[in-house]
Amino acid sequence: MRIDIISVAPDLLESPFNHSIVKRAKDKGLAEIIIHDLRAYGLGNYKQIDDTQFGGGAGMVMMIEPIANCIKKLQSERAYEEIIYMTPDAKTLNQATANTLSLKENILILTGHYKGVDQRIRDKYITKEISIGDYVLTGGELAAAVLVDAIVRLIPGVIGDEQSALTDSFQDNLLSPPVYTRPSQFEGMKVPDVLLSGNFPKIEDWRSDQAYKRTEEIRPDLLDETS
Ligand code: 6GU
Repeated sequence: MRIDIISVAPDLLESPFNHSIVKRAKDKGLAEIIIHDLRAYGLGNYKQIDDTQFGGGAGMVMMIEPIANCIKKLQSERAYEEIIYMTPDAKTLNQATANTLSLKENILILTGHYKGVDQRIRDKYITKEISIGDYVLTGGELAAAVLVDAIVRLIPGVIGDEQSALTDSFQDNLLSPPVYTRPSQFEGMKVPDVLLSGNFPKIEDWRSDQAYKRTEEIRPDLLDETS
């Protein structure tokens, strides 16, 4: 899978993709992540990429031409199945979206800054808009890093133990059950007997039950979601 990211702060994206699972995916040739500096497409001597908004009001808006030129150049080199705009005024990322995106060959991610991008970019080029939660970040880079991490770990072959990604929290819209490791007793706190019983069907039942209880208590909204 190839992921292109358009950013005005490419430095912010260096570190997250050079660690752990995402790095392993790149080293194995399962994911290629390429960052494009929007400033290179800026207008004039000052490489301008933003301007004041029509109608007045505080805050700068990312201009249409630099982004359109960058997207057009990338599209001339390959076809993108999705062009995603990271923005707080969008539907929130969930595991179902990450699953779907992990099956694509080429995706392009646009990260916003300032007041956001000229609406015409969204109307003409963007096929999907994603927020990572109900709070505002300085820019879309950290949100894009979150999205890419969530996607890349799902690409088949990236995580050694295939089971591991499939049994994550949220894969079935439930939170994960509690987990324990040695020692079986610590300062009077015991690991639940069932986990030491060796009775695997019973252990599975216990885990499902715990996952459901946790979800009901902490995130009851997940139990109402259909996707
Ligand atoms: Cl995608 N961008 C920004 N700037 N803030 C956010 C976000 C995205 N998702 C949540 N907050």
